[in-house]
Amino acid sequence: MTFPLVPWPTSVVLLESAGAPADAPVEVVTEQGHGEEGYALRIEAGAVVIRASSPAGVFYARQTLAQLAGPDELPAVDIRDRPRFAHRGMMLDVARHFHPVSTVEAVIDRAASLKLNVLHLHLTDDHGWRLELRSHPELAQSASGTSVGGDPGGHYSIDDYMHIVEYAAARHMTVVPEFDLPGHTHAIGLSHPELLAEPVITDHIREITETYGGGGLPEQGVPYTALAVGFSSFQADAEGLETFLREVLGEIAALTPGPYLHIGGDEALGTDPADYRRMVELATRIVAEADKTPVTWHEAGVADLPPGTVGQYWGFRRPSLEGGEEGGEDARRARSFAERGGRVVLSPADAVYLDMKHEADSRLGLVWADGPTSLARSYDWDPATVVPGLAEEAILGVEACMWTETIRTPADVDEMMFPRVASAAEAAWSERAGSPERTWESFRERVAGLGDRWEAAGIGFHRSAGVDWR
Ligand code: TNX
Repeated sequence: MTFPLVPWPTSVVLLESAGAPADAPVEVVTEQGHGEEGYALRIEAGAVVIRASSPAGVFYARQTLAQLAGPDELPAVDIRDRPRFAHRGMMLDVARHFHPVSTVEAVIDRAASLKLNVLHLHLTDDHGWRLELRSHPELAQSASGTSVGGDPGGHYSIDDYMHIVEYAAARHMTVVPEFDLPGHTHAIGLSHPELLAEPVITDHIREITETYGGGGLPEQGVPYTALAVGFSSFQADAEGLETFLREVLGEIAALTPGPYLHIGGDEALGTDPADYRRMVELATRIVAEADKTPVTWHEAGVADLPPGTVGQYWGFRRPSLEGGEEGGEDARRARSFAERGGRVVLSPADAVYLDMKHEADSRLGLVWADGPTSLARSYDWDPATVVPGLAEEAILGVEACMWTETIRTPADVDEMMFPRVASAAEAAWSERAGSPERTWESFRERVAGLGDRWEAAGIGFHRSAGVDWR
């Protein structure tokens, strides 16, 4: 019998004795030896005992308990559990479509129930600047009125942001804020045209604009609402760029208790390569000087980044299929972070991009990452075999990404997040080898069992093919 546990624990032993009633009191014992996030959970003869070395461990034991608590009694089991990776994340893009604090809270609750511990907020993009800063209130004021397709916009006040950070912390999640640069910066040009280059309009951008609609071609000083990427850029020589970056990155660093600050660095297709390197080097240096660890998308691996900078890989889950044993350029750039003493967060786009369509005829989602992405495919990969030559110690963790070009409402978020986020959670937490339950066959059964729990929690998940949803 397989319990509906996701992510699957390090070890699960069935006990001979009776279990416990679903509402049995829980005894919590704090003791050494379970690691920063691990725990032991023993259910036996009417008693439930959690042992852990930290509040996070107790919290994760309670998530496991919640998954075990069906309509009947709790089974008699002895569970030992600790995560494989330290960084287990979910990214939410609040720039393409703004999502209010209540949706962010729901995402935190849902992610934490699967033992994720990082919420990466993509706060800025061509479409909007979603955080009102004291140093630069004009950014949110001028560039948060709309979303993709001309949908309503919005932004967070500093109090909202602090609330999100605290709400996440109470659920053992760290917020990683991202200000994306030097591309994805069109929104900044609404109040600071002097910092931006003229939009670079390629045939590709014309094509996307015509195919997907949602607005016209990018125009400096006009809010952007269509779907193209890669046309905007800071000007490396703009007077005031360094001061601007120091003020903006300094303020978000001061507001953020967590150790990381993400500066983007993706898809700067219209930026001269030398200028690109200078700008990501400047931004990461400013972050390091503010005593935060910089995080960038893997493209920035070409630059001379501060030691310890974390790279976020968003290539495909098997780059070796295209690039041979060493993988292609994406893999090479990802490895460069490890060579500098940093680590890598894996977000293979053809597996854990939650904005890819589930099926070819899905209402929501994109398909560029070899989509549609089935639940089976989102599960079928292992962190150790994504970037060839990247040692297990160099992998900081796994992050599922929800870009929101097509994702507008809380129900949309649920439908795209579930069940595929469960695949990412298991890749991030569970051991690769050793457990016979780390298979698609086991996962599809366990996820089916969780469907009831999700429904009871009001989560409108997608009924993915390949799972016998009850
Ligand atoms: C690529 S992956 C992007 C985003 C888009 C996303 C849509 C990455 C770092 N950048 O700008 O929103 O594709 O799937």
